[in-house]
Amino acid sequence: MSEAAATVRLFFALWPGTDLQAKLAAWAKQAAGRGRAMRRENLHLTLAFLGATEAALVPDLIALAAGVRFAPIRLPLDRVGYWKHNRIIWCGAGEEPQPLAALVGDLRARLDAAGIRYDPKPFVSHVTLVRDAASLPDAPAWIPLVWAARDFVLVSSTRVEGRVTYQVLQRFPAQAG
Ligand code: 2AM
Repeated sequence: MSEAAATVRLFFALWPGTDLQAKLAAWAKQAAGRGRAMRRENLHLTLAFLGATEAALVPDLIALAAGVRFAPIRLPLDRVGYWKHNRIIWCGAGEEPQPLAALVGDLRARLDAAGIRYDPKPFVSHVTLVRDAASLPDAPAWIPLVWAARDFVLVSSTRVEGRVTYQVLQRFPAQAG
């Protein structure tokens, strides 16, 4: 009998720089109420969520994502929202910038072509700031803020002593622009 293949929990994301992380995390803490503010180092914007994936596929995923061509993305963080269904407070762009939609479209098309499964829910750009939240707090003073994203990343997610821990496995830089 063959052993089950080793899997890793993976997703592609935009990862904020330290200044932006700090700003968002500080607000999340203050806005959390009885909810759980995301830790500074875990803040991100998911582009495609693969979930449990054969570890042996990681090199293929890296090669696939390295083929994605995109210009640096200016993402206005001009909205905070609250989703009742999953009780998260998030921030994102009121209007999705076209270069971000193009990046997600290209990445997902390459995953489709390679037969790699990911959560097929339509992309809605958002950075989760608070989980288990009860309501939408007042808008933060830093709105609007522009996130200049110059790369995207492949991330693995593990639980270390009950804590979700993310590890950036690879960065994929934008082309000059
Ligand atoms: P969320 O913040 O809206 O929950 C890691 O779990 C990241 O992948 C989170 O940003 C999460 O979004 C996102 N994600 C997208 N689809 C997911 C799914 N089906 N299960 C878990 N996380 C998912």
